[in-house]
Amino acid sequence: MLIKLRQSSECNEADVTPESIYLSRRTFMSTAAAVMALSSVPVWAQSATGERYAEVEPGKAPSWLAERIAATKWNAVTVKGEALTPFQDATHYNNFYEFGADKSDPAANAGSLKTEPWSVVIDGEVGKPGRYALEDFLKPYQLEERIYRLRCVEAWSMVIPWIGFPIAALLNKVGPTSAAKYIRFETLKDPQSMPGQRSNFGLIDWPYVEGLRLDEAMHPLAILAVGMYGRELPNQNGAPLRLVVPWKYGFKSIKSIVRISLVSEQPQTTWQSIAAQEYGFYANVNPTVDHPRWSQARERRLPSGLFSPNVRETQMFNGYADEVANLYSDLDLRKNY
Ligand SMILES: Nc1nc2c(c(=O)[nH]1)N[C@H]1C(S)=C(S)[C@@H](COP(=O)(O)O)O[C@H]1N2
Ligand SMILES: [Mo]
Repeated sequence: MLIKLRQSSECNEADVTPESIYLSRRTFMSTAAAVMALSSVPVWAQSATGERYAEVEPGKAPSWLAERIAATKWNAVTVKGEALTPFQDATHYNNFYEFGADKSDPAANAGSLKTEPWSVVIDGEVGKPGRYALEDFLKPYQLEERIYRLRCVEAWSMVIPWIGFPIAALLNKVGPTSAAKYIRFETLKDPQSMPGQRSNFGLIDWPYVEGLRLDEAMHPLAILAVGMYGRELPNQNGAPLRLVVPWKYGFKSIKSIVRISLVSEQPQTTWQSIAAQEYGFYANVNPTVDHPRWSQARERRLPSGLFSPNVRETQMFNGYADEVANLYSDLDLRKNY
C-alpha cells in the first residue's frame, strides 16, 4: 500500500493513467481493472463529481458543501488490486444502531436524520474550544479523497473512497493542552429522528461514543469524512461528519459526530462498555487475535454472496501495518485488543 500525498501543482497530463480514466466511466471497477489510480487527476475539480463514480445517487448537499466537495484534491491512498465496493452495497449494508440493528435498517430509516443545520462542539483540554456551524468547522481544511479498506469486527469488509481531511489538521488548529491524552467523539443523541434510540433495545447507553489515543488521532491516515464516492455522505453512512480510522475495526469509525473532546483519561467507549471482553478500546484489525466467538483470520469482502463469498485473508492492521505498527511497539496486542 502506498500513500501518495502530492501537491496538485505537480500534476500533469501524463498523470492521468488508464486506471484513473476508468474511474470516470459509467461502469464499476472490475477486479482486473482495480489497480487503483494513484495519480493526482488535474481535471477532478473541473468535472462534475457525480461522473467519477458510476451508479452513485446524486446527493442533496447544501450548496456550500457541494462546492467544497467539488474542490476535493485527488490524494487517494491506494488499495492495490482490490475493487471498490459498489456504492449500492456500501450504502445498503450498514451498521448504525441509532437507526436499527439490521444491516438494511440504516438505509431504510436514516432519512429522518436532519443534517442541516449541524453544529460541532470542541471542548475539554483544548486552547480554542467552541461550537461551530459545520460550514465554519470545515472551512480551514482542504478536502482530500482517500480510498481505504473498512473491516468490520463482524468479519466483513469493503473498499470505500472517502472525502475528508486528517484529524491532525483539526488538532493543529484547536491546540490540545499538555493535559490532553485522548480524543473522544460523540454521535448525535436525538430519539425523535433516531428510532434505535427510542426502542427497548436497551443495550447501548446513548449517545454512541468512541475515542482514540492522541497520537493515533494525529496519524495522517486518520480522517474526518464528509463525503464518499464523490458526493456528500448518505445519512446511513454517518452524515454529515464521521470518523474513519482504516486500521481499526469499523466500530471505531463513529458516525454523525456532534462533539469532539480532548480529554486526559481514556474515554469509556460504547462497545467496550457493552462487552469489554469482546471489544477493546484499541480495536486494531488483527488476524491473529480472534474475537471470543469467531475467528478474525478472514473476512467477507462485499459484495459477497452464497456462490461467490469473496473471502480473503485479513491483514495485520487491515493492510496498514507499514504506516501504523510503530504506534504500538510498546503494546501487547493480545492484552490490548
Ligand atoms: N454512531 C454510530 N457510529 C457507528 C456505528 C453505530 O452503530 N453508531 N456502527 C459502527 C460500525 S460497527 C461499523 S462497521 C461502521 C460501518 O460504517 P458504514 O455503514 O459506513 O460501512 O460504522 C461504525 N460507526
Ligand atoms: Mo462494525
